[in-house]
Amino acid sequence: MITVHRLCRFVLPALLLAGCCLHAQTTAERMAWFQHDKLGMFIHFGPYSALAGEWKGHQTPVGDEAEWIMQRFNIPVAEYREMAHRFNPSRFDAEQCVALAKAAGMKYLVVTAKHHDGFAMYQSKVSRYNIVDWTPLKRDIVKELADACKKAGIRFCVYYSHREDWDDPDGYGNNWDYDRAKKNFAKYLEGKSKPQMRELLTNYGPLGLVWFDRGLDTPAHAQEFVDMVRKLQPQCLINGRVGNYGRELMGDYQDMNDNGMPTGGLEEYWETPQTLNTTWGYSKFDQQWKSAGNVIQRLVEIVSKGGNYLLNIGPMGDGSIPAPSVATLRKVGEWMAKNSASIYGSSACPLPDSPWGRCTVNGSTVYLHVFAWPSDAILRVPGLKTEVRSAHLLVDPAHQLKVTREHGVTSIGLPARMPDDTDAVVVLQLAGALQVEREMVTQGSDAPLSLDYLKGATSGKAVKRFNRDGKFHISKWTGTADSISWRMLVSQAGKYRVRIRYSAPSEWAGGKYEIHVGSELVNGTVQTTGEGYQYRVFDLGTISLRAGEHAVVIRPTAELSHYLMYFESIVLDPVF
Ligand code: JFZ
Repeated sequence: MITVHRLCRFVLPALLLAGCCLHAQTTAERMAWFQHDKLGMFIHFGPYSALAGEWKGHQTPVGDEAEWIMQRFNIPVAEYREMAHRFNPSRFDAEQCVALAKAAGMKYLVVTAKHHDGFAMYQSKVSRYNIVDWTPLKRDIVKELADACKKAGIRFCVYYSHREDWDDPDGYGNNWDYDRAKKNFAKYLEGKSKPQMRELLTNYGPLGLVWFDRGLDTPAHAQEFVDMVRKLQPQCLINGRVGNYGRELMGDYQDMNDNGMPTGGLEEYWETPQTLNTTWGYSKFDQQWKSAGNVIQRLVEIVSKGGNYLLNIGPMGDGSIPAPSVATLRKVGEWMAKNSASIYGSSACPLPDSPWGRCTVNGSTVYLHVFAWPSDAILRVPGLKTEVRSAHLLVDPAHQLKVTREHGVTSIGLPARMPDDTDAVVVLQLAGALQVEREMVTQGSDAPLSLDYLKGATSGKAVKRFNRDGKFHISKWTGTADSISWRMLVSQAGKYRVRIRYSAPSEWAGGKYEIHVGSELVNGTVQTTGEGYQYRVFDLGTISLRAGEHAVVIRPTAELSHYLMYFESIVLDPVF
């Protein structure tokens, strides 16, 4: 008989628990940690680390990826397997690795569970070609890192090369041992790729995210991996390289090209994977190490544009971490120890990039990251509309800095000496949420007016996006409430030819849109530009413009069952 006592003690809490588990997390809820944490450690580690960029006297050129050595020198599977048999990184210390990540201010860690060479860095029942069954080390590196991350409060994540597998006869990429025409890629997906992914999602505890790479042959196959992750670990995030680069984003967030630094303004979650030198896997030839200062400024640049920074280390063949990597990450950690309030939980800053540095925002607090100290120790911030309540150095909150505003420029009086030679952070406490002067599109003499991705402001469902094939564009708009607008200053009155550049697959042809340029109206009908992201320019005729400021807006004129177009830009060319 269920007593009141039993009801309160057991049944209710169970129901509550079930309720919260059953409640499907929204993307925003699942992405919250990712958006807060900003900085992660990437680890490229495998048998290629022991080769260190060299095979039988042939060197991987500095600048190229040493983890691609098997493909670069078409190393036969039998020989690569033989080399992997001797792979013995006994000096690898998971706790030391995680401690280094933590010291650098990194909050998540992504390790290559299997890279393109097909070798598993964990004990896989699917293939004996793994670190436990194939090498003298007989240790499960992925397990050791998962445990160390759990202990240190670092979010554990895995990288899995779901398409490329140069060891598997049916995998993608090895056309030197195996005849491409005879490959049965689906057999590799069903026989190795998917079962190994299931092992990783089942045997290593909760994963923060799965980092797939280089896309997949079809959206349907990519969706099978998405469905598997969603089913086995609903909270686990999926990066944008699960699907084909030339198609709609299938994961939770977009990945830039390697070492890619976006020009700005992305309005969806994104991350950029970057190296500390020029290779992911260890190369004894590559000493082109980035300085700690450069790494810190890259972090700020990325966070100031709303992204995450996944910074790589490539352990050596014995498992130890290259000293330059350790030194750089330690220095990053020293800066983060004093300045992480300006990074964690912050969002992209709408203020235009300044010659002196970048800015990040958190609510009504703005962090000005000064990379170059103004010679007159006066920091000028154009475009800030919100009143500044107070200003101080992040490292010296006791000393208020003098703030003045004139002609729309806010000036902050700084100490004569720069308190940090990489990035000195000035904190502005605003009287409310940050409001910024919209950037004005201007024209040179007889020059066109370019209304592009960067200076446009989106509204409704219109979103500024990136993918490798589509580059920077605006899409996801389907109806009259979705638009892009600009402030434009015409300095030469007269006739202008209106041209629009976009991409649209055949099924989007016929979509109607309108462009208001001041009091002028231009109507357009979407034409297909071909599959994938093929951009074309379309001439929409001429309009007459008076000199002065004009508001420009483009929007669909009806509700659509698909996106209007992948928009890139409108150009107004003077016709004098
Ligand atoms: C891939 C891998 O091939 C490489 O070994 C490493 O793991 C890296 C993180 O990812 O390399 C890529 C993938 C995508 C692009 C460039 C390199 N890209 O989209 O430009």
